[in-house]
Amino acid sequence: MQVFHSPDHALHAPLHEFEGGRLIPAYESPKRIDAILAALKDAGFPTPAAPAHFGHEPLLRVHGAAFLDFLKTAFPRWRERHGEGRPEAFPSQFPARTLRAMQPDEIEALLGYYTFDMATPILEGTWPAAISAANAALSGAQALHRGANSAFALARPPGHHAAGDLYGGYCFLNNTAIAAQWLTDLGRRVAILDVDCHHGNGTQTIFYGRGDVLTISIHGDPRTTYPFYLGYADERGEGAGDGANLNLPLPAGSTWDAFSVALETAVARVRAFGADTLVVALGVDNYRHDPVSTLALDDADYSRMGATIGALNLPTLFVMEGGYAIPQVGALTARVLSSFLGR
Ligand code: SP5
Ligand code: ZN
Repeated sequence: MQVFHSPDHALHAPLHEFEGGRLIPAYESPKRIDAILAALKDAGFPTPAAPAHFGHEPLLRVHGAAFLDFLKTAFPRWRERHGEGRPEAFPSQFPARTLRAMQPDEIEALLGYYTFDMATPILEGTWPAAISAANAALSGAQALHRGANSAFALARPPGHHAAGDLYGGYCFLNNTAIAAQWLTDLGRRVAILDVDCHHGNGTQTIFYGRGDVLTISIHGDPRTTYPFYLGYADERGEGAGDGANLNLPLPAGSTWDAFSVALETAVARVRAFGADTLVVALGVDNYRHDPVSTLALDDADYSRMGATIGALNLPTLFVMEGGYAIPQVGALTARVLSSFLGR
């Protein structure tokens, strides 16, 4: 299995997120990737390759031009507004219900226009880091297209909460969706399986009106789990996409008993869709000791997960999403990938 990874991810190193009325240390940190790299090495995976550069076109297939321009310019505009010594740009206002969705000139308000939470600061290095993650996902897609049976994009920052012109949930560019679209544009029939603890709201939204890409997400019930405002079982797609989105929310505290049933349902749907390519949004934050988890998978369950996905016998691209239990994220990720390979 080829692994793609860029050290540029570390250019995005958030200090804080907002929780419980105050700034707390960021859960989403470069340490996550260091831990996964070490575990992959221990497990005998090949040294990661540097991603190729794909330019802006593949990003524009999924994201709006104005949104990309915003992401690129947000931090310089923030610094112009607030000066040095404010390393993290957070919004202070949102165009919520009854207000107009405007894009004002004021950066504080513009941040609130483009995001949906206060957990996702934009820093000086956020844009190049996000680009490197998208390029890692695209490099994995390219490996599949060149005939590889599987690839792993060790992408960071993650992507599945980002929609066409929306960032949040630690995500800026939807790496998984960008790779899936790139493969679709080459004529492949792609299914996306998102196993992160949190609903892949961005991915769902990007493909919601389309029937050519199947989107499936297994996640903590949004009644009690972030992102709360999307991810319910009655969201099935619309128009041409009617029936091409499947949400499998699980009650808080669910273990492998419930997760495995959802995973078998997902796998059956991938088969029924006639997918020839699988893109897995691989979050390992459904672990019982993960600090942001509402699910309760155990170590050995990640091996079962990998084997179940491997039984589909499809060319498969894994794209890293969440996973915040730093001491364990590496081993959990290696378990999924190793058992997928039948090791
Ligand atoms: C990519 C991804 O996994 N994004 C997840 C974003 C979740 N952000 C909010 C987490 C809130 C956690 N609150 C937990 C409190 C108990 N420690
Ligand atoms: Zn997550």
